[in-house]
Amino acid sequence: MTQGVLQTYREFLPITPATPMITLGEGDTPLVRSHRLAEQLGLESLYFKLEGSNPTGSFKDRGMVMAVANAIEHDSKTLICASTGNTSASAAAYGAHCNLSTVVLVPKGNVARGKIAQAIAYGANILVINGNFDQALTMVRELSSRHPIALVNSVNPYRIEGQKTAAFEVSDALGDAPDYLCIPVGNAGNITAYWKGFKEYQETEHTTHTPQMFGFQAEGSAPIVRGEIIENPETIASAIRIGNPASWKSALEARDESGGIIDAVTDEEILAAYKLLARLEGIFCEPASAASVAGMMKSVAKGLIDKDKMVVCVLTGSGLKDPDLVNQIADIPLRELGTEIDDVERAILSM
Ligand code: AN7
Repeated sequence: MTQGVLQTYREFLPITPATPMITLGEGDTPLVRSHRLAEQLGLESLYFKLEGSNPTGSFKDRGMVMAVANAIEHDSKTLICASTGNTSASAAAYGAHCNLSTVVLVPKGNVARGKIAQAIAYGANILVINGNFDQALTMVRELSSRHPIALVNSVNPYRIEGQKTAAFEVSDALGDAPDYLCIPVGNAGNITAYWKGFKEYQETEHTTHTPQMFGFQAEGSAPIVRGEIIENPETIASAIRIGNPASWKSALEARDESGGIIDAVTDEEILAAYKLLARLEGIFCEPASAASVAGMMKSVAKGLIDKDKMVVCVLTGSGLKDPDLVNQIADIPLRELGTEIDDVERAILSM
C-alpha cells in the first residue's frame, strides 16, 4: 500500500498526534535518466523528476496533502484557492477525499482544459474570474481572512512543507544532492520548497552539499528576472502566467544562497523543449514544466552548467493537462483510411 508523503517524511513535517495521515498516493515519483537529450547536449548525467506522476498530475499534491491535513486538524470545513489550474485540481481532489467543500478561483480563458475538467470531476465550486491569477490570489487572501476557510495556495506555509519532500526524494534517489536543480518559477512556492528541503537534508547529514538553484520564468511573465511586477503577464505556459509571485523574496534567497540564477525563457524556447522531451525522451510534460528544460539548455549554451556535473530538471506537471497545446508542435498529419487492409498496408509502406 502506498504511504504518501506525510507518513514517509513525518519526521521532517509539522505533524502532530492530531494530524490526519491522509494520502492519495502522492510523492515517490520517478527520477528518470536522460539518454538522448543528455547526449545531444554533451551532459554526463541529466535527470528528470516526473512530478506529473502524482495523483492529480502535478507536484501540487505534495503540498496540498499537508495543507489539507492541517486544515482538518484545525476544524476547517472549506478550502479556497486561486489557481492557474493545477492547485485547483489538487485542492478539489483532496477536498473530495476528505469531505470538505472546495472553492477555486480561476482566471478566465487561461486555464488548460484538463485542469478545469479535474476541478469539475472532483466537484469543486468553480468561480471563473474576469481577471488574472494575481487578482484572484489577492481576493482569496482577503476572503480567507474574513471567513473561517482554509487558504491552500502556497502562501500557506504547510504547502511549502509538503512540497519540500521532492528535494528529499531527488537526493535519496541520487545518493546525494544534485549539483544543479532546474525548475520553473510561477508563484515561486516550489523553488522555495525545494531549497528548504535541500538545506534541511544537508543539515541532517543526509547529503553533503546543496545544489545551485536554477529557476526559470516565461519571458512575458518574468517579474523576478525584470525586478518589477508585471501587470499583464503573458505566456503560452498558462500555469506560470503570474506577474506578482507571492514567494518572490524567498525565491531570491534560494537563488542567492545557492549561488544559482533566475532567468527567463521565451515561449518558443519552451515549446522547443516541450517537443524535444516528448520526441527524444518519451516524456510528455506540460509547457510550464518544459521551462525547466528550456532554461537548462539555455544555461548549458551560456556555459553556466558544468557538463560533468549532475543536473536535475523538475517536470512539474503532465502533458495531458493541456492537450490543446500539442497542436502547436504537431507536424504529423492524422491519416484516415477505410477498412481495406491493402490501403493500410500501402500507407505503412510509404511512411
Ligand atoms: C505545472 O496551479 O500557480 O512557482 O495556481 O502548475 O510554485 O508557482 C501553478 C504553478 C510550475 C510554478 N509548473 O510553480 C497554480 C500555480 C506547473 C505549475 C508552476 C506551476 P510555483
